Amino acid sequence: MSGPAYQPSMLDLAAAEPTLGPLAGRLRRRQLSRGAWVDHLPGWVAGSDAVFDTLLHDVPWRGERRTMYDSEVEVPRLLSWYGPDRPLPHPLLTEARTALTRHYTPELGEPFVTAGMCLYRSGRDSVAWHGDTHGRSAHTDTMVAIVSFGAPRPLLLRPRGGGASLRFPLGHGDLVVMGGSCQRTWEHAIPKTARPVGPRVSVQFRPAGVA
Ligand SMILES: O=C(O)CCC(=O)C(=O)O
Repeated sequence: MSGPAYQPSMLDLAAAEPTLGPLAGRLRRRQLSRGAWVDHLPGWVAGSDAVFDTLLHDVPWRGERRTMYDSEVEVPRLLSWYGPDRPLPHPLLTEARTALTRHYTPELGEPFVTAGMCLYRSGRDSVAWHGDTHGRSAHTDTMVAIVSFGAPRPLLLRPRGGGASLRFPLGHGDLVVMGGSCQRTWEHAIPKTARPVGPRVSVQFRPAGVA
């Protein structure tokens, strides 16, 4: 695709090669209710501009339509799915998946395997409140690790069934990991915004059988 307009950050241009920082001792965990938690690490990836550029231009983005009540509506973001055997579009993402697996396996008991990707072209793109409850995450604790590239957008979380929402700002190169019962007992969303924001790509790493 011809990519949406994106201005590389001056700070990031200084870092020639994209690199990952350490996870141990840097992640901050927030315990939520009912056995859910969120780990957050701003700036995990340094030099993210090259990765973002590859994601915008080399990923085969596609639009989807979904049935809502009686009509078909366009999903307000573009999507791409990398299953276990499909090489990821940038080596930094392969490194990120390996680092996440190494760090979380003692707690998760299995590797991160798949990568779902979303492209939010502007503030009009969004994802509505939901939990990732297709597959094993409907009944089992698991983890979903998200690395964010491009324009900052907030990830909101709220308890399923009602309650105040929490806001995790996700900027260029930031990591957030939702764990424990989070997909079953909490919901998350990326709301639309009227502010003029550039494109954002979210890369979500999940274990096999979680979607
Ligand atoms: O954009 C994000 O980081 C969240 C994406 C998401 O919730 C999903 O695709 O299920």
